[in-house]
Amino acid sequence: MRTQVGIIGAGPAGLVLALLLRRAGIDSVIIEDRTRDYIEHRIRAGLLEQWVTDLLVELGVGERMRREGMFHRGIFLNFGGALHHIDFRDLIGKGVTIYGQQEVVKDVVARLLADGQELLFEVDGVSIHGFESGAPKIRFRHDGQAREIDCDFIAGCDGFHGICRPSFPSGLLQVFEREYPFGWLGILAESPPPEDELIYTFNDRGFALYTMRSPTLARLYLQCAPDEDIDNWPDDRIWEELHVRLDGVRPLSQGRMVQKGITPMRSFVVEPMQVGRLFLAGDSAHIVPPTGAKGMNLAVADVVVLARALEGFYHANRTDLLEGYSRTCLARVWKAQRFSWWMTQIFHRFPDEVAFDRRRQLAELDYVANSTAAATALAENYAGLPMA
Ligand code: FAS
Ligand code: PHB
Repeated sequence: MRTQVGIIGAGPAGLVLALLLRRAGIDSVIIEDRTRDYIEHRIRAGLLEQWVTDLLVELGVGERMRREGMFHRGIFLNFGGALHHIDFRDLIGKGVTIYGQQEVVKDVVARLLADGQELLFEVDGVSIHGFESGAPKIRFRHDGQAREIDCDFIAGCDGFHGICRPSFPSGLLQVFEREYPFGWLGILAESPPPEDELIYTFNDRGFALYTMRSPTLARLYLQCAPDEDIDNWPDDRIWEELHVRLDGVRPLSQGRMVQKGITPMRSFVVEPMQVGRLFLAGDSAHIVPPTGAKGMNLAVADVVVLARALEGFYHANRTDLLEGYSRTCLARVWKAQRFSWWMTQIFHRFPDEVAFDRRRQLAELDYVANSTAAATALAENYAGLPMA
């Protein structure tokens, strides 16, 4: 097969990249090792920054999001026995949208296939070659057959556990990493969320987040031990803990749990995000703890920068944008890393904390809730910093 851009991975990064390239008249082929059904039902992120929702509408895949997504003006901070609303709309004129990542994936896959995009599911044995010598090739098996894609560029959109990052020449990548001494136990339940906007909770028993997927489908998270065994958490125990940590500020309805799982927490960045004709985008290059809701939004930000650079190359023979890809993306990545770390350290309990830390966290929350300047900084970072 021959194409201009070979895209490995059909997550938010790979799919939105293909859409952006199609709009610019640039060919691409996407290969994905899972089934279509699997990627369209994989529960992950659920919060979109303002500019991301605007982009999805601009790309013609925002209709269902507009209908079924939930626009939020801001978030609630729950500490000291009270809810404190941070109104992003009032502070910076922007909001956020709750719309499941798998719904975005469904909408973009449907559009791409309807437009004739080459998208191969259930590939295996993927390997990449020649990206340092200007003749990139992707080899893989599909339907039991060995296949090869000749392309000008490879977009490594294959997530944290993909093959693209490990394909970088050894010693080239600098790795920046922080593991957190806790995880998140997350559930999806057929019950109304306690509020119509997100509640971030500071509680002596640990962090809790009350979010949703619809007015009747709650998405609820609890801070837990990093190596926690989900079998130790029967539904009743989870509900009891969610009630206690909500601290009576709102009643919490219970419903059937349709999904539960534990997510580890880490901050991870590799530099550079590019070597030769291989470009990493999204979780293949960086991971943020989900406290700042940045994961999916950063993946889209990377591919907006990459698509612009590829458009500059094909339409104007420019190579400067390609050469600046890593630097441009990392400027935003590190701001999102800082914000996600900040949201994590302000709300969670740390095993090595001392009493001083708890008072400091509370004072910081009190400052954010009562200072327009501090609330505005939160709003700017949460709703999405402007794209360069
Ligand atoms: P993705 O991981 O989404 O996509 C990569 C794709 O590549 C996958 O479809 C994978 O199957 C495919 N692939 C991998 N190896 C391959 C190979 N060798 N060949 C072909 N295909 C290959 N973010 C939030 O903001 N809020 C959340 O609540 C939240 N929850 C999360 C929960 C979990 C369990 C995880 C893992 C992440 C969560 N995130 C959350 C972050 C998440 O949203 C990611 O940032 C987002 O999926 C990143 O998108 P991509 O970079 O496209 O990577
Ligand atoms: C979610 O809705 O799944 C969600 C929202 C905000 C976060 C993390 C997860 O910070």
